[in-house]
Amino acid sequence: AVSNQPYRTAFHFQPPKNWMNDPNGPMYYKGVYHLFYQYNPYSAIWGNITWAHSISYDLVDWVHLEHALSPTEPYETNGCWSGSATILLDEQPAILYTGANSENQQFQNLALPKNRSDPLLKDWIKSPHNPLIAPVDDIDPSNFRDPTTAWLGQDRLWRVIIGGEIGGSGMAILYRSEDFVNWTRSKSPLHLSNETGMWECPDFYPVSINGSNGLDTSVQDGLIKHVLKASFKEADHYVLGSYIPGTDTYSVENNFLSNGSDMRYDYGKFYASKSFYDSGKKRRILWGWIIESDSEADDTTKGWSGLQSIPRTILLGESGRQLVQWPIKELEKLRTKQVSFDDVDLKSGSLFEVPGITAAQADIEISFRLSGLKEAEEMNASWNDPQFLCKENNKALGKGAIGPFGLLVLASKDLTEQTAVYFRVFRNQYDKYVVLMCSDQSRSSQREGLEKATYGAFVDMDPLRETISLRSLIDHSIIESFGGNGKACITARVYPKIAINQEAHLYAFNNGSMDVRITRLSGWSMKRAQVVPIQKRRKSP
Ligand code: DQQ
Repeated sequence: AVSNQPYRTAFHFQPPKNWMNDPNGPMYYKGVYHLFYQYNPYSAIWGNITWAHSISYDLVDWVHLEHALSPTEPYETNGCWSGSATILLDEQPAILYTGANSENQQFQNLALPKNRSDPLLKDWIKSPHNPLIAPVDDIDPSNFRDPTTAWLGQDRLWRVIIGGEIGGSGMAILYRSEDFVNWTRSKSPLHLSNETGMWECPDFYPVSINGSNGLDTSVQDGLIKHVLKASFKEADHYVLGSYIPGTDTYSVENNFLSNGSDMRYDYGKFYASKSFYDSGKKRRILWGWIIESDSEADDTTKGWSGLQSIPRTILLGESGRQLVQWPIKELEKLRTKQVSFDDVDLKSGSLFEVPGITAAQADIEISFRLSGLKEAEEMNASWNDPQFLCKENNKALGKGAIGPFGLLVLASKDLTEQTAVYFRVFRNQYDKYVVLMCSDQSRSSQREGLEKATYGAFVDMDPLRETISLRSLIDHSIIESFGGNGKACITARVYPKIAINQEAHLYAFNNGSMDVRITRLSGWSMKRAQVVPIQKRRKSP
């Protein structure tokens, strides 16, 4: 019954039960979206890793299919780990994935669909040539995994990168192949860093400069940059740079860092993500694994663990310096029962309840105009870690002038439970305004034993010229927030005790000493996505 499962979501992707982690092999093939994911068929804790498989026609409603890959071979006794899909020439879909053997040594393997004319690609056959790539020479066998979608050079060779760590550096180890079966390691990795540790789930793809379409992974010319993403230290970090196909070199504009002023897809919970090119709608779409913030014991009681993010379109932002993300348009078909307001003044210290929507299952967009920016507090030059600033919000920084203002999400009527998603604005030593976005989970639940972290990000925008906008997707135990039209994203998991279902409320608030104005607020109750359970294969008579 629903009442026993207040944390299950209504419009996020999750299997009916058990453990789920990384999204794998997302692709669009013959009009169908495919999502595979790391799955434990037997419990709500990581193990027995299998590729579960679901399909969709719109990325909102899903049909669960039978597992695509289960550990059956010696090279994958310890699981069929993460990997990616590539659509080869002649529309041949192929999966490259990692198998871990009983000693946790990692091998790269190939699987092909049994019947390519079946748009659902129900059955997958492991290549008799497996394992294709073994951890030899200086490769650490326990840190060698997660092949990307491959890209094709003009020399007709396929390239793929595999995450690794050699001699203390995280890296993207590069391989080339003519036939997708025989792979040769390149002398140098595509890129590496000695500040990161092991790179899990790398991703490498072009983005267009000033274009609003996504690009196929093999596009190598035109006005483009290349994104390299690596998962480490519990976050998905990326850099931008230019890729020179002839020499397979990648020169970056910025480095991988882990000091707070790094570039991340999301500054909250979001890991092991993967993007794919949707050739139907000419866009690149990003999926990420949203891990739980409760305990393993809680997960066993719930019977499940892990969500996927709402799929996001991903593009290079107008500045050319960073990526922007936005929930796929199709999600809007679940919007119902809208409330909207224009020009509401939010005086210092005030609270405004957003009425008439199901606050535990909602999509909300709000934008703020600031007056009195001149009053913004000065920002200390050493304040370069946004997460630290959000944590210190009410202590070291004192009461704000411009902000905190924003939303109180999944809040109980008495406000003893609430997740605050908000902004503060400072002025730095160059007289520029700095917009800080925070998601504060510290009061999100009266329950104990939960991780109640506070997350923060800077939003690269000018509040003198633009309104400060926020969109939050609220779905029972997840809040996905997009600041500045997708320039900064923060995803949080929360487990309220009181503010569940009908008892959840949503407010706009302003705790800064200066008034702010809500220029527009639109909120929608969200319908439940439709999910069709596994259709068992019919046994032949
Ligand atoms: N999860 C997979 C690995 C990957 C890790 C195993 C990242 O392939 O490196 O379930 O979450």
